[in-house]
Amino acid sequence: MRRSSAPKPPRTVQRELLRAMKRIRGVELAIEAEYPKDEMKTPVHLCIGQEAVPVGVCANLRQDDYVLSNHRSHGHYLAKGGDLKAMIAEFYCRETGCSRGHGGSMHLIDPAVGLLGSSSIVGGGVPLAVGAALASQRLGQDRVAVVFFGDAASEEGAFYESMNCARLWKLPVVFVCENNFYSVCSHIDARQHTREIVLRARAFDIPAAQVDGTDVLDVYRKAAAAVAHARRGKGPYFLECQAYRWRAHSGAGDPDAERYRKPGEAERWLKRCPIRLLEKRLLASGTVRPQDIQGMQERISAEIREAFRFAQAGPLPGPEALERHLFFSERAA
Ligand SMILES: Cc1ncc(C[n+]2csc(CCOP(=O)(O)OP(=O)(O)O)c2C)c(N)n1
Repeated sequence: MRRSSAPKPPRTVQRELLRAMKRIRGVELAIEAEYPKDEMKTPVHLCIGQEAVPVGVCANLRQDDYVLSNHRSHGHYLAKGGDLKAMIAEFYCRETGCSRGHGGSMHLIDPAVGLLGSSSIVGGGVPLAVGAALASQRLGQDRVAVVFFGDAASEEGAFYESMNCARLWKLPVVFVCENNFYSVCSHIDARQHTREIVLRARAFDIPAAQVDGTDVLDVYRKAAAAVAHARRGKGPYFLECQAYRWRAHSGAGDPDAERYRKPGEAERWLKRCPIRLLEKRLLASGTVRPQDIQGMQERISAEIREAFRFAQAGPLPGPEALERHLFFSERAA
């Protein structure tokens, strides 16, 4: 995998990348700690270990750019600027949740920041992103659509149809495959001849790069090139970001780790913590001091505590909300 030769982002951006990754990690750890109480009535798919991907990509996006996401959506939502309080409230099924308590963690949405939605259908967001990019192109706008999906989604027919349309019509879409090598508990080696998902995009003549998904600076620089390409009207771009999910496919903790992971595999990836990696670099270059990191962590923890308090205090939707948003009404539109 070749590193990007583009210059490093300015120091302020580097600090912000660290803060954004720490914030996502903090939120995921808090969800994990609270989850066993069974008050959050939603499945959760934690993205611990993969934080560098949403953070490095979204740091290159404007608020009005579109993002589509999948079931492992918390990092995408937060990195695109989604409201933290509304996200946690959604997990507690509250009216104050970002989907009014109807969706749960796999159906997060915040149109105000271009987050068009996450979907539990594997590969489901890919054609939606192509549709959003088509709208942008037809309206003469320069908005870019980014879709995050896993390696398993690259095995869906809709993925190939979407890449074909995107290339044929030169649509401003960036496909971001988070290759964590697993589909639930099935390793990519058991499912595909090659681990190199990037090759599939090249078959459509879509420019594509492999990215170290544990190195946020690599993600940032390659995503910058991808987004600029799409925004300049040059068509789609594909990024295969390799990273590892530290936890179980779903839920909190990792009770199934021993049964399907290869011996020593998880330990090797744990050494490549994206947050620790950047933190070490920023300390070594004097971009942050230990006390800055401590202050950053304290502010994040306070924000997370406040978000959980807000979520737990919110009202549950009443019975009258049962059919709300299910049927289209001309009058309501
Ligand atoms: C169309 C479809 N097929 C199967 C499933 C069941 N399912 C849920 S998540 C998942 C694996 C997803 O793996 P991947 O896309 O690589 O993302 P990851 O969980 O690794 O982040 C599967 C098969 C589904 N939700 N939708």
